[in-house]
Amino acid sequence: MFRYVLAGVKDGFMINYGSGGIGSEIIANRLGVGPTSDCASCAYEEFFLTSLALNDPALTVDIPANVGLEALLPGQVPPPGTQGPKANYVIGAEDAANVHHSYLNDFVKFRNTHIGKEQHVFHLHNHQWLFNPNDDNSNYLDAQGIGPGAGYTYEMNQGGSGNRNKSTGDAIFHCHFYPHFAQGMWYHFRINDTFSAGTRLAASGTGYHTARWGSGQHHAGGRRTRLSRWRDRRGHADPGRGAAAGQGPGAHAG
Ligand SMILES: [Cu+2]
Repeated sequence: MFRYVLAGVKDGFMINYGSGGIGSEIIANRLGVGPTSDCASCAYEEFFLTSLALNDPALTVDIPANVGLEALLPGQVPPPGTQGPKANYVIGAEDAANVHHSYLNDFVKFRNTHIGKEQHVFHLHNHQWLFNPNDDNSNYLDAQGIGPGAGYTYEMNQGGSGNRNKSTGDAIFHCHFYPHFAQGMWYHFRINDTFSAGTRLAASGTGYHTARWGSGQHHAGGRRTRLSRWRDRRGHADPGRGAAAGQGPGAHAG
């Protein structure tokens, strides 16, 4: 499908190791596959540039939503049995996505380096920095043009994480060239106001592993991923839940 008029919304640009192009997210919703397969109200930006409906940006899962639909042409409908949610677990769930975590009021510096070949405009929502952090009279910024090989450090002003308004949740940052933004060049700066203990591994308080730890597995009582919580709400089996370490679908044989 992306060979046609939708090439402008493919996964074409990355931040860090991930890309969250809007095209595949919207098409998946319209075709009735993936996490928003049954979301009739998922229309525009309120779902494809947040983590609320689709989970965090740039997640890699075991079964992509387009499996069985790779050759679908514009105007065709999905064949029977190819719709609905498909993924069982996130690969690398312990550090899953294009999300940086912080707590409210944390002192935060962004290190922005450009290893690509085009010009971009780094833009962060909800927060600002000074052009020169050592000069209170310097320009107040929330966007910075950046070219190949360049690098900048943005020292969050006005109280750091959460900024003057003490806002929690996700502050999106993205390339402000909209074709780049739409082709996946965005990321979240996540501001927590409650303690997040992280993922407990089998080794946490229970001795050493007795089997290899596989993707998508969760220690009993441990914090679980958004994807597995989402699947629970919809009654899908979670391969990690209750499975002994090393026995879930994500485990490596031998
Ligand atoms: Cu750009």
